Amino acid sequence: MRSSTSISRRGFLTLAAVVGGAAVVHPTLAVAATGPILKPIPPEWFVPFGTNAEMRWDSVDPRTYLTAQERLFVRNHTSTPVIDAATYALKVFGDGLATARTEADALSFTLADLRSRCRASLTSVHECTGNGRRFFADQQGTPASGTAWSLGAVGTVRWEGVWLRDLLASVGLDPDALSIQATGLDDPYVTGGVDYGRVRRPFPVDKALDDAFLAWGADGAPLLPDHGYPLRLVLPGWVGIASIKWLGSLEVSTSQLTSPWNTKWYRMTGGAFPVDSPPLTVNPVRSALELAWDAAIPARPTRLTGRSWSGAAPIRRVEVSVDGGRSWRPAVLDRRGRDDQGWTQWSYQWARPRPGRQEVWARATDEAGRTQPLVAAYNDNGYFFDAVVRHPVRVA
Ligand SMILES: Nc1nc2c(c(=O)[nH]1)N[C@H]1C(S)=C(S)[C@@H](COP(=O)(O)O)O[C@H]1N2
Ligand SMILES: [Mo]
Repeated sequence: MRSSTSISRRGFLTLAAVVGGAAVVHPTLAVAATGPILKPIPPEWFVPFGTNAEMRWDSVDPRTYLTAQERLFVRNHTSTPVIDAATYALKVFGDGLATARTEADALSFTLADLRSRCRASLTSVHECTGNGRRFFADQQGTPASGTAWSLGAVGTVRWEGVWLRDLLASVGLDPDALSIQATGLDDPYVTGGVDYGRVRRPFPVDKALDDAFLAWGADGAPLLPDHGYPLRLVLPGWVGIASIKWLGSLEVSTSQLTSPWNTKWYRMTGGAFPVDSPPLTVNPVRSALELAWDAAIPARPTRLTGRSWSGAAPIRRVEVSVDGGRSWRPAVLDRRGRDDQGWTQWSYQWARPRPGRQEVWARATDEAGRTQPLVAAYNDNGYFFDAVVRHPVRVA
């Protein structure tokens, strides 16, 4: 771990130099800094996908519970903007407030305003809706469109900031307030010749009053630019798109707000889904092994490690099958996300790995009673691949 810590520090300092316009810049970082992602994404930690980057599960240290920002996957619709925290202000307005009912009258909160409030922290799983998408093709033979993530579009982050409910209480919420639109400051999203405007998505006031969080940092450091600096929204347990980065404004409304990110995308379409499926909210149950694809495993007793998580509740049980699902044995839950909304680390002692190509299957159940199925429900955009992933290994 010591070496990776020093890599992280170096990456962080050099990034600060890039943002500050300093003359001395590491050449690979100078290239990265002109692209859609600003932080270093070394191949031993990440799989690049254009504007996005996936965390490699075989780079995850089983001794480390939290995902450092330097290691966290990146999902950008366009590219990471560099925002000046000194002039930044969050705008809050809408007819669901007692005052500031129009955008022209918006209340403005600088980072200093927010930091002077009651500070809090939140540990939660952060995951893209399309995590695991490639398995619609590779495991089920029905490819879905979108970034071909394996299972690494996920992390568990300790966010620092303020609860949105505290901010809303101080600005005076109309009892009829229903919906809040969060809008990012990144460039408008243009695809297929259509300009859909800034990345934005509405969420219910109920979620805002429950556990919605405004994060300015993680693990004692400011957010990295790629993860929303200087401020992002975090909706724990919900689809990643709900956690708007580079948060520019919150519009609080007494009517139901919409955006293409809850009407056109991030809803189930195609497959067996009805045409009017609701916008996706709570993430499903998923599991991953901390192992490379086709990893070499010795033909002697071997301890495998992995993690499971659910958007709805803590993980109650994890079972592993090494015989194609004929029999399942319990994994040992080593560290559960209990008082927080993080993932659960588990391990499995494989007593007699037989030489040859084998598969390791892990299946989790959460305390809401949801168990991973063997087949995920197909949909056009490949959301919510929650089926048991058949992880191939080579025993020798
Ligand atoms: N402003 C803005 N917010 C955004 C996005 C974006 O492109 N722009 N991507 C969303 C999606 S789809 C996901 S999965 C998460 C990814 O957050 P991360 O890059 O910090 O891991 O941010 C969400 N918030
Ligand atoms: Mo996402």
